[in-house]
Amino acid sequence: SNSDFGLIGLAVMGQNLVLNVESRGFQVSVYNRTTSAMEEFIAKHPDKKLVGEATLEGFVQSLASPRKIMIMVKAGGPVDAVIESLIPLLDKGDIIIDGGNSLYTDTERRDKWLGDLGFRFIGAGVSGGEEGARKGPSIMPGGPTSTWDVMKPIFESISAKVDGEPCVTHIGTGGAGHYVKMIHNGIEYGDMQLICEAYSIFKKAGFTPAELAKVFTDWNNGDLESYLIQITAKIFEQNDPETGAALVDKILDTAGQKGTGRWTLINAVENAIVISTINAAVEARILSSMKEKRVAASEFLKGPDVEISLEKAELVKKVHDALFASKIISYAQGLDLIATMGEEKNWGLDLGKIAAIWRGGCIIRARFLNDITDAYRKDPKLSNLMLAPFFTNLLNEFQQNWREVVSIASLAGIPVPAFSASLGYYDSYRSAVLPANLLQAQRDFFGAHTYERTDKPRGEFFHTDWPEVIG
Ligand code: NBP
Repeated sequence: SNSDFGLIGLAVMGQNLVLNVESRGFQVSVYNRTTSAMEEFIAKHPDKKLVGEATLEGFVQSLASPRKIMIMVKAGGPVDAVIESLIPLLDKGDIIIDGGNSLYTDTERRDKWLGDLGFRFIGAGVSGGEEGARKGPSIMPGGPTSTWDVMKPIFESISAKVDGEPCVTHIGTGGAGHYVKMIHNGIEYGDMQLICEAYSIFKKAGFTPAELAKVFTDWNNGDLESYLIQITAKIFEQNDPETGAALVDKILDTAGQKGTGRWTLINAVENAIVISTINAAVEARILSSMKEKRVAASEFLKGPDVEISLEKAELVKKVHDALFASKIISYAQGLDLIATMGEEKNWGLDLGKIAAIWRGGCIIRARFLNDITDAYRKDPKLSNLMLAPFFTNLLNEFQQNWREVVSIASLAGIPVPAFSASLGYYDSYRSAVLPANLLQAQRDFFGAHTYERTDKPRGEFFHTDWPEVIG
């Protein structure tokens, strides 16, 4: 019984995490429900300090005390099933880490369940897909500080590093880690959709795949530098071996989703926080999946017959600004939601640190996360990212081109739901006056909901006897 770490669930993520942990000098025991997957994995890595166990009893016994067991199985019922079968085999003080994409409310339930039984539990979001898991992911662990202290050395050694700083931090208690991972995924949806909208405009303007590859390569050498921009450039360079054409043009335009984006939207509505950019991104995936309906409608519903006449270099600059501005809005919204939930739950979140651990290992890693970290380090109480001077200046600089891009797209009939939702948020947020005075009048008219007045103190409510409407 001397393995430093145990992992249950040898699918893509589990296998890569095990190799990562082992490569940092730890001995790792592994178990998988279907034994053949464990045997194949062990046989593939004869030179590694791995202990393969066919039974859960053997697996538990192979671990040094206090046991540190990471569960990396499909989110939902499977996680509970694994925990239930572990409980009779563990000693008090043993640590279970759920590293999958669990819903944070499940994590809160399991935290209490296991805590009551005398075990220790960490719900950790692990980002970065297969490559992140193998080379160093961004890790978002939540749970008691005392348990984090025990896990810290292993987590820090396996995580990605940026400027020597590990991309892991104790996010907060309870479900905080999985919650932040969920919003991270929502933000990822937003980033991806914004890039797709830029692509859509360029495509309409006649850019070839080679030109697109150049645009994204150039962007990746500038202030938009990020993993997603980088892989987008690579995608445009990829040819289909069968036809020789650009592979991207051969890929069907229907996107899938696994649920974290939807969970993010539900949580935002519950908290009355606007995340319109992420919302638009999730809905864009839904619309994309309605391929047959779209094809049928395209015969009947007319759009404009307008070409994009702008010179290409000028268009690239304008779309850059629209994309960057929209990205700022998306992060402003996502972080606003995180801050709101953090306060509601008393998680003690540090937004600057959260942005800092997203700089490496994960899909949304990007140069501009440094600027977000700086903004929160300068002002931990920042009410909205847009109001950090660095971002205020950028938005002021970009807003004209951003508007032009939304207009160009609209006039050409190109859907840009995330660009325009972001702009709508920006214009609403910066409006000292909104037309909700009329809305309140309507509410008072039909439902006697009352209203406050511009010329009276807040908190005084008025009602008008509106004329009767016949018919
Ligand atoms: P999957 O989500 O595909 O899960 C497969 C694993 O779950 C297998 O080891 C399977 O065992 C095990 N499992 C299932 Br299904 N039901 C089980 C049960 N009732 N009891 C015990 N084991 C059970 O694996 P994955 O793609 O590696 O993802 C693992 C977690 O990491 C998920 O929560 C996922 O959302 C998250 N995640 C994935 C990625 C990614 O890029 N794939 C990135 C970030 C996070 P079996 O071999 O016996 O069927």
